Amino acid sequence: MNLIRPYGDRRDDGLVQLAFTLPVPAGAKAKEAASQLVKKMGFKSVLVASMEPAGERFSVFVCYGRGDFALDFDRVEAPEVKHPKHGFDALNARIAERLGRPIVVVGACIGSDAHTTGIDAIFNMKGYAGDYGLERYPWFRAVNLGAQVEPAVLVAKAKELNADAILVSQIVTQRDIHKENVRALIEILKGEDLWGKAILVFGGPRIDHKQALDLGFDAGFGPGTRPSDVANYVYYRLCEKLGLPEE
Ligand code: B12
Repeated sequence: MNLIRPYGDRRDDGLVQLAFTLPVPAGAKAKEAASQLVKKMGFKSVLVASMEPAGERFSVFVCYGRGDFALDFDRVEAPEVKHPKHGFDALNARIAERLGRPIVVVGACIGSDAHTTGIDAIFNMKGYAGDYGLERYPWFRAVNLGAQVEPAVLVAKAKELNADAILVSQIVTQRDIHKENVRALIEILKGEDLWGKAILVFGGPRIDHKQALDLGFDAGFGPGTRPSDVANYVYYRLCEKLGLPEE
């Protein structure tokens, strides 16, 4: 067993920091309520480290508590997107040499979702965090359809361009609308030749690889993703799908 516990001051002390908002004005009663709630979560030695008013009727808390839980790290399983990673010029050169044609990717925020910043960060020339977006790659043909795109429209565009990869961005909502949206997309795709051929990539602030796999995608990308992560992934997955020998 390789038991791990959260810790703050000393290894295995069980200290956890929690941050949350309560719909009550800041004050002694609110502070006591925050403390009681953290105890209800099972934490001991609770300390309300900060309480800030958020408007007149809300307050934001940072609390510490000591938890008595541990986990066997050796039994944790989490799928990961794994492949070698090349810089901008090296990847373009590889695509030119090994595929001899640009990789076609089509993306959108689907359903009612208007949060385009994430997918724009992946596509736009300027890119994200100093990392060029897919539109900048001479060996990618990148088409970003933007916000609130119906799944059928995204599939139709992917079909028209014979896309190698379809990139979908979604904010995960409390009511799980993202799941309905991507299921609708996958149902439409299943009736098309693109099914099994196009690489399906899912991304957004609360998306991870495991969740994307569960929803029927090839890969999932969350916060902090750089365009080059996606470019390299799509290249390697495409080589795999085309049966090109490993480099
Ligand atoms: C900007 C913003 C907006 C803007 C969006 C403008 C635009 N053009 O995008 C506007 C004002 C329109 C907006 C509206 C709304 N918003 Co808003 N918004 C935000 C905010 C502040 C920032 C999001 C953002 O731009 N992040 C920056 C980008 C770069 O990060 P990212 O999305 O994580 O993207 C990265 C990765 O996730 C990944 N990635 C993302 N997509 C993809 C796709 C692929 C294929 C890949 C590979 C990778 C990838 O790569 C990116 C780069 O690393 C967040 C709060 C927050 N701080 O996160 C709320 C937030 C997302 N919004 C929220 C809400 C509730 C709304 C509204 C419903 C509010 C309302 N009641 O009207 C509406 C919904 C509108 C709609 N129809 O979708 C909630 C969502 C809560 C939830 N989980 O359900 C949040 C979390 C705020 C909150 N705490 O309540 N919003």
